[in-house]
Amino acid sequence: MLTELQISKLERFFYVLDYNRNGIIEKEDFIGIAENLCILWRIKEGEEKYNVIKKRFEDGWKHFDMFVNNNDGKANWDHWIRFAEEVIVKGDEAIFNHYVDEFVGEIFDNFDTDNDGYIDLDEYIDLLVGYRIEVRFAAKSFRKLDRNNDDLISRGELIRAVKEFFRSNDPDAPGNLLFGRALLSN
Ligand SMILES: [Ca+2]
Ligand SMILES: [Ca+2]
Ligand SMILES: [Ca+2]
Repeated sequence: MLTELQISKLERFFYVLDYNRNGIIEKEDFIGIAENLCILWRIKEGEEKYNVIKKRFEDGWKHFDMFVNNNDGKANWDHWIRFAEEVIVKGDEAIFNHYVDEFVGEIFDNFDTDNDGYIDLDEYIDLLVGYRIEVRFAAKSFRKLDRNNDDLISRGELIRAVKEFFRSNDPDAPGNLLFGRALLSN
């Protein structure tokens, strides 16, 4: 059984990915996030960068669809929670680690915009804005995720945070704040 805290984080993740808030995670959500980021970064349709970003999110969707849905084309909440419990929260360590690595790699590909191998506060705020997450708690979350206090989130720090986000049952685990805050209230 998943704990209340674990379920609330999985709800949060589902809500974040269901960009158009129709209760289903599908390709349109990933495209919507890509388009939102292009607006944020002032990249216009037709520019090469626009196509690169859109393609990355299309690939991100393909990975998600393959991994979570068996190429089903969409995931509703029941599907997601069942998958998350069996594979992500309680599943095989190697498969979980592989998923976390891919997920963290995608975050770096998309948001480490200055390519220095770290996510700084501005890049983290872009991530939150891109996914339409309230940025009010960004600084606080960032401080917690940056465990060695060097004002940067390293790959190692992000891997640890993602693992905690999906698996930890400790209400004080910093990784709970990966998407701004742990509990779903909006
Ligand atoms: Ca959706
Ligand atoms: Ca960076
Ligand atoms: Ca750090």
